[in-house]
Amino acid sequence: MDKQPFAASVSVIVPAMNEAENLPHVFATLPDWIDEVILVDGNSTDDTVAVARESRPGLRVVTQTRRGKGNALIEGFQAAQGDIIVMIDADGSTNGREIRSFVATLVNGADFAKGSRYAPGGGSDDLSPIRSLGNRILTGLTNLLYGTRYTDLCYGYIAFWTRHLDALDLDCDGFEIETLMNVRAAQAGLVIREVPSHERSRIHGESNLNALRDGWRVLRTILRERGRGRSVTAQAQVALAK
Ligand SMILES: Nc1nc2c(ncn2[C@@H]2O[C@H](COP(=O)(O)OP(=O)(O)O)[C@@H](O)[C@H]2O)c(=O)[nH]1
Ligand SMILES: [Mg+2]
Repeated sequence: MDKQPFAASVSVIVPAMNEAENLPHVFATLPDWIDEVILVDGNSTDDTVAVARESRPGLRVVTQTRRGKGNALIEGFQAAQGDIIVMIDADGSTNGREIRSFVATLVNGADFAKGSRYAPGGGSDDLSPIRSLGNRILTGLTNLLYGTRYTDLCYGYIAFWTRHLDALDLDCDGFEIETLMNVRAAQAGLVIREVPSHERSRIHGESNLNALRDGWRVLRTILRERGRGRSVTAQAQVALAK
């Protein structure tokens, strides 16, 4: 077993809904030195949980209480015991071997390390033209409204220090989770760095994402969070004026 190269413990959170065929491949890419792996099961109807337990001894399993990837991740984050949380997908598209560069980015001073398929060295075998276009537009809108310089808004490979969970204050159910995390990380003033990442194709099965429905949820999140930022500022001003 490799020696843990960092002076911080690492929890990997894997949301999974019917990913039995993919999970053994995903777990095979995880470095030996990961301290904790938490599978958040979305009430799978295949043998996701049994296969996962078999291929990853010591696996922790959380069964989500609501529906959606966002709810799954939030419940997984709450269960995490490591200093650092890394979220990856269960379909083989995010490569566990990249975890090292995410953790290194955090240990070297970032609060929040987000994967980017568009950063130099990144890429994707999985993005359809329509999703790529939508993601670029939503990324541009976010940068305009929040003063961020993101190159890739809707990507599920993110790592952060667990101590920032309160600042992120996450509350959503669906695929808009990454957007919510990216916007709230910026609003909370966290030090954010992008990490180049190469997304591979899902190995088996089909995506649960619907570009129109979920793109719309992302757009609503981007617009709504501005209001939240303002109301927080307004509340702060009211408090100051008292
Ligand atoms: N627990 C749980 N996992 C989910 C849910 N929806 C999607 N996922 C997982 O989230 C990850 C990304 O989902 P996927 O369908 O591949 O969407 P895409 O990568 O955006 O095309 C995969 O690991 C899915 O199994 C859900 O409702 N619950
Ligand atoms: Mg996928």
